[in-house]
Amino acid sequence: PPVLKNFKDFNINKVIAENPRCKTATIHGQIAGEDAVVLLEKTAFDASHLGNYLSELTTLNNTLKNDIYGTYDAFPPLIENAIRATVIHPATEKHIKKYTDQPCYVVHETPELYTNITLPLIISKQFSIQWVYNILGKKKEADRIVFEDPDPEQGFVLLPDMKWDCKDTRSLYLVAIVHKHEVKSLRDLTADSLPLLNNILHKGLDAIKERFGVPSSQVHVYLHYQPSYYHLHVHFAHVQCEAPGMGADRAHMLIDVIDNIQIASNFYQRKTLTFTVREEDDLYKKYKDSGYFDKS
Ligand code: M7G
Repeated sequence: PPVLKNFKDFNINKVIAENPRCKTATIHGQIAGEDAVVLLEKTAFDASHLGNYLSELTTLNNTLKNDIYGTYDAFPPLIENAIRATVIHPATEKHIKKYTDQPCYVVHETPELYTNITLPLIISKQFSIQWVYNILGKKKEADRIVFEDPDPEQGFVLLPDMKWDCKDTRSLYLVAIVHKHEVKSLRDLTADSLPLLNNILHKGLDAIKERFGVPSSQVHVYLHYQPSYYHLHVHFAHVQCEAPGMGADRAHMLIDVIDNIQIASNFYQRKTLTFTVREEDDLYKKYKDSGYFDKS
């Protein structure tokens, strides 16, 4: 699909999610008759350009004045990109569901539930990981790679996450994608994975410090469970970062993961893992059909 120049051909269908705190809105629509999801996010202030807002060109409408306290609606001139847009096109039904606000439910996934319910679904039905293969094969985003260890067993590619615009290091957000295939998630990790995990942790943090000047003490390094994409990857986010969909609830800190595996190689094959599912997730439906939620 071509790179968009504007939203002329975008037909709005429905606002599927809104988050006033994160200042985001997600819209489902069509581009050239095909489904598309557009996520709009108001950008952060750039401290070095704040003077542009605080000038005579910004019109102020007073909304409250009480003693020394005043609030205003401010209308600055158009001086920078006020909104960042993420476009998924063509979007599948799964993408539309992923980005739609819905009720959530908690699942405590025992090893048996993983084997009998989660795993068959992951194998039969999951998001395409073509974008991951494009990165590993240098077909896409090659110029964005921050660090690479090409080793087929322990190697990985570190690059900015799609959610980060690379502007403000306080919202720094990168992802490390392993070269090795067939490691689906946290559940597959054992003592055999330790060299790979230690490699990602240390070389990833070193590369971030060198490139962005952010010390390792200010970076959260974690895996998601459940992830959206079942090819092992690790998130690196600034401790102050609250990227939409970052899902701190799903985060398993890499350092703790390494420690747990050192205590017992099969820790993640034995552990009950807790996560939330949303009403439109296939995983929710499978757990519901199995009677899992009947007792709650
Ligand atoms: P996840 O935990 O599997 O899923 O993480 P989530 O999206 O539910 O968090 C995958 C991560 O990869 C997310 O942080 C995405 O923002 C990021 N990501 C997804 N895609 C499709 C791309 C992409 O094409 N390029 C880059 N650089 N990052 C992506």
